[in-house]
Amino acid sequence: MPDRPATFADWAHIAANELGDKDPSALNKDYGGIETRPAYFASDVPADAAAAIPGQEPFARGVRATMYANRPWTIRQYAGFSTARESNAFYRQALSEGQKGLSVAFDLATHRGYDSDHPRVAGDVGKAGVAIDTVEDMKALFAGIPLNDVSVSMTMNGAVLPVLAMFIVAAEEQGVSQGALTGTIQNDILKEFMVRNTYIYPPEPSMRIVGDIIAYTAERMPRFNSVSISGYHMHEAGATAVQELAYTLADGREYVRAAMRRGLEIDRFAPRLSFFFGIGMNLFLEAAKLRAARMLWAGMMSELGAKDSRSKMLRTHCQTSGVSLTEQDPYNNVVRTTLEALAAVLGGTQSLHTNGFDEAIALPSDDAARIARNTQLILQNESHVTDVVDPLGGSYYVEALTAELVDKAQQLIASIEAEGGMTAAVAAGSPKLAIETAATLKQARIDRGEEVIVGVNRYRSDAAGRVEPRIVDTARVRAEQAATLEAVRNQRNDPECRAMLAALREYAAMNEGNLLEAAVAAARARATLGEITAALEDVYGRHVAETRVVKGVYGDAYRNDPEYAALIDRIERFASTSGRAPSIYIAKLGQDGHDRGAKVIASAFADVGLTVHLGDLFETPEEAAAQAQSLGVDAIGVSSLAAGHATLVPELMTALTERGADEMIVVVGGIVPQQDQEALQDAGVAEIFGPGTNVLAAAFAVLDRIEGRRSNR
Ligand code: MLC
Ligand code: 5AD
Repeated sequence: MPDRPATFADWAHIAANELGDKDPSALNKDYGGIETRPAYFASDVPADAAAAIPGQEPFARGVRATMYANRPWTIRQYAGFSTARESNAFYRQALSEGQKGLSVAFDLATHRGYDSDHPRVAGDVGKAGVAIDTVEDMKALFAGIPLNDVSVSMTMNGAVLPVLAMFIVAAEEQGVSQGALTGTIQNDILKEFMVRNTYIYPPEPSMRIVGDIIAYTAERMPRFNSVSISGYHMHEAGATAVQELAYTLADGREYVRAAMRRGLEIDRFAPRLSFFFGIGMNLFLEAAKLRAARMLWAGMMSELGAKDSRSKMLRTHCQTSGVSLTEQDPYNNVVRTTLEALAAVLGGTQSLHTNGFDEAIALPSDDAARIARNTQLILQNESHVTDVVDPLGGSYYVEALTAELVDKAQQLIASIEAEGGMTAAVAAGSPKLAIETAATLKQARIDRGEEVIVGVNRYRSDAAGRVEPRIVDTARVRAEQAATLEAVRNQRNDPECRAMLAALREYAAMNEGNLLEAAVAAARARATLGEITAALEDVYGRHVAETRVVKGVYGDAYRNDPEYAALIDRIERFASTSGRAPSIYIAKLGQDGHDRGAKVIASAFADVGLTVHLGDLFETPEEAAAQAQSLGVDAIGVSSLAAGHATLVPELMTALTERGADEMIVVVGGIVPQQDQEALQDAGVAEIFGPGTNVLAAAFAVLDRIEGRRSNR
């Protein structure tokens, strides 16, 4: 043994015995721009890593000196469904069984600023989250929950003004002043334009709203986190770790700049900016990602002039990855979620959500929610991972990986700066396209079996368990919400309510005052969520995104693949016989903005030679039917991830029939529980493609249908 730290070269020499003719680099892996070697040594660890102390800048080893040894992370399960009353019962139960903080999931109607009785949202009310229309709903949501004690996160971006305003008023009427409120509002609009799509207004006024909220909370709600700068949704949309880091931190910088531009002093508000990351299956990479994020933020904030150490402290929530979970053999998801939770904890998260094992089927059932929560309780109470601060510190591999992530993310951040910052980059669409390219590439790797997913593309089992999903009766929820709305409208002082809405509109039009302050006054006067949203829409308008599709990425990954060649061939034959390529309209119905699946399918189908039309987000069934008919397509592919399909797809079928277009083939892809599948087939849906469907197989099936090779409805 040499009398010095070992190096990679020392190892390679020994490894050669086991590798035969193979070069050690054949064992390298590529994690989206990060290349790893099969072994790491002391010489790979940057010198400053050995000097790092937990609780000290730049916080690689954690934002607290004592971390979980003194206080474990917050178990904060994201939840919400149906009415406020039902969600409240669920929250109280969760808190009594060991959950520590609350996290509200709102339905898509609320996200997009529509009251539950609005005609555009018929399929979405109470489905993906809880329906909130007025302060009365908000009070019911937190009845019996002490808001000065339990911290509440609210995932709200588009309709952030009415929701935060109603929260403030509900607390006030519960006897808790706003200054005592602890919690977090997501309020991260930039990533909505990139990936999540629950924006309402165009980017510029949306950024003003973010700024108004930062200013308001800095002044009046000192314990409340004003933004949850989120990489999670980029992660779920298919971003690489480097992309997630770079775009998220660049978003953070943009919010800091926006707040500074309105004259706020950085150390006044920056300690209450918080973060949110997605955690996937690559255990060490994900842990290192959080360490890298903290280092990057500390550096960035120093550059921006922060002096207070708390301003440089990246505190974060994490959620295990939904896209990593499978519909097939769903109990495997408990194992996946446990590993992801471990990665988040080893990375030093402050707060964590663990997914239900029925993720790819429906909202978590009571059983799935309990096991998800218990996963964290077991980690905290049985695994001893909380006993020692940053147990990965000093790992040759993890320290090297952390440094590499910092380096690569810095390069990408610099390129965003060169584009003029994140608002400009988002407007130009470059981050969105880069993420979609990464997502398409990943899908191709999975379809080709290069990335193994147990129970899906390898090791499938017929004995796989079934689950009982939670089903929400949206018609009943809508009726209940409509009744409450009517009662509120009847009982309020209408002239006062109108005056408050007019004041809000005025603040927006004149670009003065604080919009949250005006929204609080309107909410107190019992203006509804839809009315507050509409008042601002009068001034700002509603944003419509441009839809673009990545080209060539999926096809490139399949060069030389015989099945792929067979498909191309078949489509060419179709084209030469029919004089045109087979065509499909990819539709997103209702307020569901999760468009990764639709984008990947559109991109891959176009690469194999189909004529693909990608519809706008948020169409009604009637609008989609009209579009598809005027384009004269052979098929419509509906992508559904938020349970709206149960109402919206039958409406689409009716609309097609009424237009005399019922020969058009309709297929559905996404998250469709077994119970809904039969109903959709009865309504005439030709094929249903669940999560994990091989895209080539889906293309073959659609072609079969178009060519009439499979029996039609
Ligand atoms: C913590 N504390 C300690 C300590 N650790 N004190 C002494 N010793 C230690 N070791 C103190 C902190 O200072 C703090 O007090 C208090 O304990 C709480 O700790 P925290 O670490 O701040 O945790 P928490 O309150 O849970 O806040 C975590 C957070 C916050 C900062 C990340 O923003 C948060 O809860 N975010 C959650 C976001 C979320 O749930 N999003 C869901 C998105 S779902 P003090 O006084 O300093 O505050 C989604 C899906 C979708 O988006 O698309 O729909
Ligand atoms: N309740 C619980 N979890 C939810 N998720 C989304 N909506 C809800 C809800 N209402 C989780 C899922 C999803 C992610 C965005 O958050 O894991 O993938």
